[in-house]
Amino acid sequence: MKILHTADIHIGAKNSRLPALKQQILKEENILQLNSLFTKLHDEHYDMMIIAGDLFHSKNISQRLASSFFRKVEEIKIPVIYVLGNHDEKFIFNNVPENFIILNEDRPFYQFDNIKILSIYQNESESSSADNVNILVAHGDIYNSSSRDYLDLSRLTTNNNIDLVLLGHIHSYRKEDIGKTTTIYPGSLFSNGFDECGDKGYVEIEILNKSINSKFVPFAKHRYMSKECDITDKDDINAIVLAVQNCIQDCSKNDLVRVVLTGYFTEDSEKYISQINSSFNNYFYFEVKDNSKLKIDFDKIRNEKLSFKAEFLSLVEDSNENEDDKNKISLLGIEALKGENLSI
Ligand SMILES: [Mn+2]
Repeated sequence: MKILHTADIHIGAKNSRLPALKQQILKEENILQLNSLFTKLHDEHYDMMIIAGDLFHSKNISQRLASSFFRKVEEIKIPVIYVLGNHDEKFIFNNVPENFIILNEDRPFYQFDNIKILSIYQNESESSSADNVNILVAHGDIYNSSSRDYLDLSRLTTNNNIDLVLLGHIHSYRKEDIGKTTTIYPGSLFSNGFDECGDKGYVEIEILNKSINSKFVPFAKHRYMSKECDITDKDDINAIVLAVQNCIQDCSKNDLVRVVLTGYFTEDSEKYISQINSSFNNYFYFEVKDNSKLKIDFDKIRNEKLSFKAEFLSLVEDSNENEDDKNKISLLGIEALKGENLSI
């Protein structure tokens, strides 16, 4: 028995912070890639697909997107088991194909050979037998009890007859054994922002008798990647570009890359953001976030003649503040007088 476990596909979601053209490309490529997931299901002989919630991003997504998805479901013929997520609990599932099986109060479980797929609507003690492989499918957060979407796993698996818990809601892959139960979050299938960096994909599960094996399979073509790059002592534009290049070595050309500049630059620095951007315009998307700070040469300022900054420094030095505060005040004051971002 081979199962493809996915969740948080968020069909219809977009990252509105990207330029419109990139948004359009991502949207269209994600639809095509989702279609290719069904080709994999067929070619790699999966017996079942499980979607643990948040299939659609909201109840308002276009009919065209929904129909194109359900057409693929209908063609694949294998059972596609689904539980509602917090994003699509209000979506109206009308005229879905027969093999799209929504587990809810009306239909709390689904049996397939010796595999029993349970939902939170099924009382485990009544229904799950030790002869079955019992799989609970649910959408929510099992880690954070203060979350609005908290799932109390200990309450759902009281008799320990549950062999596997397949989850959705947390957007990154996570597999953990809790007591005797293996819990898996496959993560979102695609990412929609720099808060969801790295590989995105699904989980392949193989069940032979009662033994269960699983592995994460990276799938999304475009990853969001965020890297820090320290530019201290690199004032020459070529040195800065080289430093950035080293920081993003493990990014691919299809990625959406953010480089966060850190460290200190001097007044002689050739830190030209547009030059850095154009050096990496061969990536699908590239942006620079500049958190680097100006390194202030206090000795030079002290020696300036008729200088307001020099005057300010000598006022601070003659004050009754302690050394630590004097340093902080000097730095902030000079940054403010130079029109730089303040280090607080
Ligand atoms: Mn989600």
